[in-house]
Amino acid sequence: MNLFEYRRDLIETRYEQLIRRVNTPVEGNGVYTRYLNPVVTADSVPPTWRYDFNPATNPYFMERIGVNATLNSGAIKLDGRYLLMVRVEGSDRKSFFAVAESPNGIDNFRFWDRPVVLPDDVIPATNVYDMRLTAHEDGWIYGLFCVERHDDSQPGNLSAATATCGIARTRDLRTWYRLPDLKSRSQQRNVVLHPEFVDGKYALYTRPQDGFIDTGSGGGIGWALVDDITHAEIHEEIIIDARYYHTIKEVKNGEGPHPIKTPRGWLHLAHGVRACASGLRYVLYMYMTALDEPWRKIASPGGYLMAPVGEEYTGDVMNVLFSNGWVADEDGRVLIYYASSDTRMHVAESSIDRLVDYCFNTPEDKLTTTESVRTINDLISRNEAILCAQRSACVN
Ligand code: M1P
Repeated sequence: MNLFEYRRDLIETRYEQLIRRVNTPVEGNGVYTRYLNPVVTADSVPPTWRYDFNPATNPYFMERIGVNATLNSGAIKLDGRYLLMVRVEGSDRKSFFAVAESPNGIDNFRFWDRPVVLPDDVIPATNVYDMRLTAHEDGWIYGLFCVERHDDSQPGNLSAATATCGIARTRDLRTWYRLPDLKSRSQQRNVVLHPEFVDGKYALYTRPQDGFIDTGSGGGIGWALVDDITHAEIHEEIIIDARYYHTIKEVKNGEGPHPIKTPRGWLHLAHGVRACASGLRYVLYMYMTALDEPWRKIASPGGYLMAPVGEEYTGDVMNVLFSNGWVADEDGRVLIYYASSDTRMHVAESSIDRLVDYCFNTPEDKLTTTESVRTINDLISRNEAILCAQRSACVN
């Protein structure tokens, strides 16, 4: 066996072992269960996308095209298959989309044969990322994503960029039709399409921002109605989940995947960002809105649902959890797909019942230390009463 054959077999064997690895649950706090292994990593990208398999042109079987990370993935269940619309970032810093499929949503994620070819027939973009998938009641599956371009109004500044919401639609995730970008007064990232018409219009969760990174005067997660998705334009935008001083979403926040409809309201997953000495910290949080008025908040559990733990802290952009995909199964199971530190994809499992319980029964953030301590003392008092009653012997 020559070097080419040795390395080719090694790379292929390792790849198959990784893809077929069985995932196991890790018991957590009762709200959700993390799984031990990441579900998609840079090593999950097929060797044929990275290596030249011709011994004549690649005698050392060297990697020709590097993959840096697999992150922020949209998710959908289609014909019984769990599909992630993965943001794959090459070693050249360009992100693209590729579908990874699993039979159970927990492990065995394998990429389809080729990356998604997204038509670039609107204003060409430099980079695209973070697609949210929505199977809309109009019959299309929409992908809304961030489109990044150089900000040509600042010709001397190589780092000046603009963020716009790109829109494409498909029936099968294979053939995509591009629609014009969303028109909005401000820059936009983290825009999400609501799955139902509202007042006969398409409804968007938005994230107005003054600059490419800074949300500036953008007050939080917004809401806007759009008459025609094929020429989407925001005329009016309201803030439905505001940022707030000294909370997990002081610096910015953004809607995650589209909300899940439950008997008690729409269940939302979002990310909140705060600043600390080591930089920005991204965590995941939840809220609920009214069924008939998806813009009206009815539950707002305090604090975060998930924050980085263990290896999740480290990666390309440290201290980041980000989610733009989840799947609600017919039996009520919810699979939350999240990326850690802009590097790899994970899954956590919960259920609609648990998440609704979490949203309605987790105390709200009352915004001061005094109130937080009062909330804890209330719980301790109630627990003491219960424990006393159970032991039928109380000191006082
Ligand atoms: O690096 C963390 C995240 O930063 C951005 O999110 P936001 O616009 O909310 O700050 C995005 O670039 C996202 O892709 C990235 O994971």
